[in-house]
Amino acid sequence: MLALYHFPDAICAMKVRIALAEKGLEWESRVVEPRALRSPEYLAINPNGVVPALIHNGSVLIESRIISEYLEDAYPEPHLMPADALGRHRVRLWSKQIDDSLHANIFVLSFIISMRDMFLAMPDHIRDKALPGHHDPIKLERSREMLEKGFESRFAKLALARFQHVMADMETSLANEPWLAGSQYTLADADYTPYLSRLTNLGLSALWQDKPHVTAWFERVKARPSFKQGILDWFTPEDNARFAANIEKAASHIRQWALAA
Ligand SMILES: N[C@@H](CCC(=O)N[C@@H](CS)C(=O)NCC(=O)O)C(=O)O
Repeated sequence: MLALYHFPDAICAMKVRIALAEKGLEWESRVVEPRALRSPEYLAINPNGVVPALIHNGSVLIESRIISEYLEDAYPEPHLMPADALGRHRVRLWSKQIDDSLHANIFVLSFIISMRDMFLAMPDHIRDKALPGHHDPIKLERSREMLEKGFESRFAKLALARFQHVMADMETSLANEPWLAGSQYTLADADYTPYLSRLTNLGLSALWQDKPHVTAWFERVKARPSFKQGILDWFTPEDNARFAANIEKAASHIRQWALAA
């Protein structure tokens, strides 16, 4: 009844895998290899050539944020949205920031720390086609700049500053309540979990080390079974080795970035 097109380390797919786990839903996994994302077969499923895409009773749903809300509508129990209008608005305000800018900013940090070496190792003609952003000229230009400059790219500091800002907002909100939108675990918590997981795997957990409420919140979400089911269970030993290498690579730059941001 439910099938998800995804790949293990796709942050947007993690959001949906966590929502599926929180709701206790069974689903079929359809892993899309990176080179198949722009194939005619996959573009017929998701014309944007990205994951995730959810199939439910034969209908195709795209865009992680609204896939999760769709799951909430189709399978209301257990609730991942507050019952009151103000609470629902709070969830959407958190999640909107991801689509508005956090996703673009995590791409910058992921590219520089984790993906750049792989692109540098490709022959020119393959790299030109594979570089992210072929549907989005500004993203492509940013990818080219980051490919050339790596840690010296001006986008690194800007992305880091964006995450410093959202960490401060989270700290303020979580000082008063256990979950991002209030007293109840919601889709806002599900949506932000993969971002802190990714930042950890990029060696950037220093972003919240002086933020006790964010730190405690992250421990709480990691203790939920959905963290293992939606994120950890999908990582291979190679992924974990890559994360260890990222952490080492980022370590020497953290101080310089933090001072500059
Ligand atoms: N707004 C979309 C973004 C989807 C997206 O950027 N997916 C990434 C993984 S998180 C992807 O498939 N990237 C592969 C690529 O662009 O080559 C959503 O939330 O579903």
